[in-house]
This record gives sequence, C-alpha cells and structure tokens, in this order.
Amino acid sequence: MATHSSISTFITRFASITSPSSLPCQRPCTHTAPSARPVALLLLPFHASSLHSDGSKEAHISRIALLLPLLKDTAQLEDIMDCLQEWPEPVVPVQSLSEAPTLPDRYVKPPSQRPSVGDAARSLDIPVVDLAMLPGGGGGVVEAVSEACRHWGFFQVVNHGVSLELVRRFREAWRGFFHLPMEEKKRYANSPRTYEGYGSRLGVDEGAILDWGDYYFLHFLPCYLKDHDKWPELPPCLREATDEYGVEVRKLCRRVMKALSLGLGLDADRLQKALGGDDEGVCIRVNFYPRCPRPDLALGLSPHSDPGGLTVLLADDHVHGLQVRKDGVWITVHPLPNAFIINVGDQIQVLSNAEYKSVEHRVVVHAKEERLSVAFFYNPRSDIPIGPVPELLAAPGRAALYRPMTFDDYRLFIRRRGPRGKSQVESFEAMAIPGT
Ligand SMILES: O=C(O)CCC(=O)C(=O)O
Repeated sequence: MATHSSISTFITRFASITSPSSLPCQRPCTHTAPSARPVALLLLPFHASSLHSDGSKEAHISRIALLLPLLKDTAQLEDIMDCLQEWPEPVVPVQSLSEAPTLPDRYVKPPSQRPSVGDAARSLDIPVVDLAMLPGGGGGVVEAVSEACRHWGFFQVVNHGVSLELVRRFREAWRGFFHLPMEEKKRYANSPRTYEGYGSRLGVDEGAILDWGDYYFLHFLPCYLKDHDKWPELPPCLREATDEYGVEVRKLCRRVMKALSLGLGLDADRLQKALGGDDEGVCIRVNFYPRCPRPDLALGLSPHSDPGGLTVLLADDHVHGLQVRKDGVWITVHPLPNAFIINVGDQIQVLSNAEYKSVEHRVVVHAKEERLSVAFFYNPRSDIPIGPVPELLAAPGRAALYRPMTFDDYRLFIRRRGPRGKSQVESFEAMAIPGT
C-alpha cells in the first residue's frame, strides 16, 4: 500500500509539469482556469486547483488514497500516469481499413463478445418521452423520465426544443469532416493525454483488441478548456455549428436535470447544484463507424457505461447500431426521426445513490453502411467531490453506496483501460463505507 508521502511526491512531480495557458473563452464562465492549470493534463486527476491553496493538496491526496484499494501501490499509479502520455503502438484509422477484404485480427472480438450473441427480439425498445411539457413538468413528464432512468437508464426524447435545422447542419458538418482526405484529418491526431482530436482507439493497453470506429473528441465546457484551434478547421461551417449545438444541447440537459431531480423527490435544482451548478463540464465525441468486412466478429464500441452525468446521443438518421443491455440481453435501439437518446452516466447513478441506473451499451457495425453518431457528455465540474445527495440518505436504512470522489479521479481509470462494461462504478460500490 502506498504511503501518503510517496503519493504526495508523485503529485508534486506532476504539478511540476504544469504550464500556464490562456484559451479563448466564448462566453462568461464562472469556472475559470487557475493561473498554472495543466491544460494538457486536465483529463488526468491532478487539477492545479488541488495543488495551490493550503490544505487542498492533502484533500487531493486523500481522494487518491480512496482509489488505492484498486491499486497495488504507488508504482501502479505512476504506471497509469506514464502510459497515458502516448499510445502504446501506432494508431491506424479504421476508415483506412474499411475496404480491406478481411477483418484484421486486432478487431476480432472473442466469441462471447460478438454481436450475434444474445440479441433480443425487435419488439422491445427503450422508452420514449415527450419533453414538450418541460420545464413545467405537467403531463407526467417527470414521472416518465424518472421511470426510464430507474428501469432502463436510457430513453428517447421528442419535442426536445433543439432546432432541427441546427441538428441537420451540425451532423452534416461532421459527416463532411470524416469524408475529408486522411491527411487533413490526421492533422488533429490525438493522444491519450487529453483524447482531444481525431482518434481511433480508447485505452492504452498494448495489444488490446480494438473497436471498429474512429472518433473526434473535443471540449466544450468549461470554457477555459474549449479551444477552437483543436477543432477541425474544415468544413468551414463546423466550428460555428458545433458552438451553436453545444449551447442548445446544454440547455436541454439542464431541463432534463430538473426532471431527474424532481423524480427523486428533490428540489428541481438540487442535482444541478450537486453537479457543480453553472460550472458543469461538457465534452463531445463524434463517432464514425466505417463499413466493416465482418460485422459479425467486431464491435464499433465495446460495452461500457458512460462515466459522466448525462449523455445526449444524436444517433445516425439512417443506420442503427446502438444496443442497450437490459436484464442481460442486448436490445437494439431504433431511433425515432428527430429524437435524441439520453442516458444516465455513472455520476448520476452515484448522486442518486443508485436510484437511477447508468446502463451498459455497445455499438454494432455494418458491412454496407457507415454510421455517424454524436455523444454529448454532460459532466460534473471535475474537481468537486461527487457522492450520494445527503437528502436521499435521510430515511432510516438508506446507506450511501458510494464514497465521494472527483470526476477527475474517476475517469483516470477509464482513460487507461478503455470501455470495460460497468466495472468502474461497481468497483466503487464495493468501496462504500459500511454503516454510512
Ligand atoms: O454510437 C452510438 O450509438 C453510441 C456511442 C456511445 O456510446 C459513446 O460515444 O459513448
């Protein structure tokens, strides 16, 4: 077991590679970048804020110490940090392989993980919720959202209030990006340090079996992390459309957060407050799944639950691919025209003390069709502790299922390992404090 002093030395080492940065800010933002914030490392667990003010370094150490049951020793923590610096082997864009006659071995999943196993009947699908009555909450909308989050962790929303013209423009801009020449896309090649940019793998395990998909990952909030220079320059309308889309979908998330809060019997703003109020984080991942020579052997995205708060998915308007695990069976989602798919992430599961479920999902691919989807990740402010909302623990016999942890600490592990079902949130359940 690592000692606090050895962890402290380790943290100091990482603090020493921080550098000042000023990034363009599009709008007023209360959550400002500390002067020496390690922007390149912000997806790693060490926020400069936890290293500056008196005592907060110790707080960070104790948060890291909570993770130690998952780690053999400090060397293992160092190992995680080191291997997040670069990809372990050259990255090959999946798009460049899609015309190959056979599926390269790197993408062949073991038989138990292949998509044909356990597929459900078409008749079952995730609930659909009409949001026209939000934020007022009439017409049973709060109950419908709450039911969906308790039993499915997923639902589709119609009448969501986001302009359909904007959605079309945004989607076409990103489709255009993925059809640019490879050299243009590679200008934005990403690394596991921040994942920002054009990428083709998640996780840094050498020799891992990979998913059949490319993606573009970017930060939208907090505004000090948003950097247009890291977003594609082409097609020319992409940045503007992405900015507008981010603003509108954030508004949608805030409305849905109110419904989630009311559905738990809390004040409408309680969950938003627990997530960091106006200082929430937003990242966007645009997924591009090229045609695959053997879709029966591969997955576009391996089973995972989303680590953040809520995810708003813009699914492909023509090609299905998302599957949700329900009672051990994979259900194919059939997106309605002009709908969004919303799912609960691990942080909402934690805040709700597992009343709401963050559910495993995966993506299947196709031989003849490529597919584009956009995941809008609505996350907590990354440096505040996220634990079950105390009001939910007031009733006798209601024990906290999770210890508080920052989102920075939480996602460190996911970034290293890539998608691994629900193992992350479940391992933290196992660490809950008995009797609290
Ligand atoms: O492509 C999809 O339908 C789902 C994408 C997804 O689960 C993700 O980006 O986390």
